[in-house]
Amino acid sequence: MQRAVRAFDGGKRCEHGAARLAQMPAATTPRPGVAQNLRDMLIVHNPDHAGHAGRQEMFRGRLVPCHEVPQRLDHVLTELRERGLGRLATPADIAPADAAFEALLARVHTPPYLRFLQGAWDEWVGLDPAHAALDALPSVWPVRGLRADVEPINFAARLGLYSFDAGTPLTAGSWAAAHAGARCAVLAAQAVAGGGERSAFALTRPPGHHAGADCFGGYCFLNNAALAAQALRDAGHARVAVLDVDYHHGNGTQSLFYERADVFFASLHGDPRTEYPFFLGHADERGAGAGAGFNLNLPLPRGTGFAAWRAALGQALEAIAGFGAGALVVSLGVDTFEGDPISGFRLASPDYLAVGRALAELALPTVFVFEGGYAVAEVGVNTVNVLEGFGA
Ligand code: Q9C
Ligand code: ZN
Repeated sequence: MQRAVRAFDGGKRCEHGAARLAQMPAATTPRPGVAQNLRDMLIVHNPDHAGHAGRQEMFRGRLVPCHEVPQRLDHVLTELRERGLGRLATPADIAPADAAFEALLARVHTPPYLRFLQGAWDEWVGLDPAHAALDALPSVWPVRGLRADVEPINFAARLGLYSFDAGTPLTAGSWAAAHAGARCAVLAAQAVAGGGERSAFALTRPPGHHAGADCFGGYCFLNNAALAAQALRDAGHARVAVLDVDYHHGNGTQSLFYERADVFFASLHGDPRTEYPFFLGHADERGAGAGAGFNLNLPLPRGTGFAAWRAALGQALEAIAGFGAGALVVSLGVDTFEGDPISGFRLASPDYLAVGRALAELALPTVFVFEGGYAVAEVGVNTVNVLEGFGA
């Protein structure tokens, strides 16, 4: 059922930017009445995100406008500024590009996959200059009975080899956006691991939790939450939990840690029998090998409201506390919102304040990583409500 999990040299220490972070000026004016730790929460945002702007995704036999649009992130930034919350920084404000980050990327994702992603746009346009005005979307996959062990030469074939759906367009700026976003996640994790920050938020898109070691899909290319978790491990946290509250099961994150005992994965999501990503996220997936018992899926039916969702969250939090996690990564998707156009839960905007408060009860160093949420106008309010609830 699971892809092979690649070995990590866990426990190795990375350099981090905590010292530089400590010298950074606050980007917002302190405001009385807001908890100190929230007003100052480090927000590592992706300045290159808008370069990933898919035009269309395949839906019911048609190409329809993408749900995962740049405005999503802009609304979160606007909301943070309006509430005077957060200390905004980009990766470049924190640390120069470094080889240690590239090495981490290549432990979570396979080098052939990374090479493909990095060069894909130029290959696509190289096939035909007219492609510059089109997104690259896969349409053929090596499913059961076909071979995935021979990398084809043909571009469309490689696009399919390294993906699992036709809803994730690759565009001119996709690699730069995903790469900078992965840095946001790792720098946020390192800032928290260094003890300088109680919590940090990697505010980036494209999202990450559907991306596996060697595949993109579900609007995701690089698994930001998994990279953050691995960065926390590398910085010395022996046990790290990833809690995925996005509406969709985080199949990529689960698959990356499925056979590991050092990273516990817990997810609340729409039942995969009816909801994307369909082929992973069932309750009987508990981990395998050394990871047996370290994976918790809590699928919920379409239509689930806050009371039942909150009860499942309580179960996940209890399991994370029982695991003895020393640090937490939250895959923060707000597509659980009642107004979300592609999802089926019924959380209301004020509920996200309660979600944040519940997460804070774990009292762990926490890295939030932005994932889904497609009710574009409300994404800012709902996301920042979680952060505000967490800090209150
Ligand atoms: N074509 C995240 O929330 N497609 N990904 C749904 C519409 C996939 C969602 C059907 C939804 C992926 C990060
Ligand atoms: Zn989602």
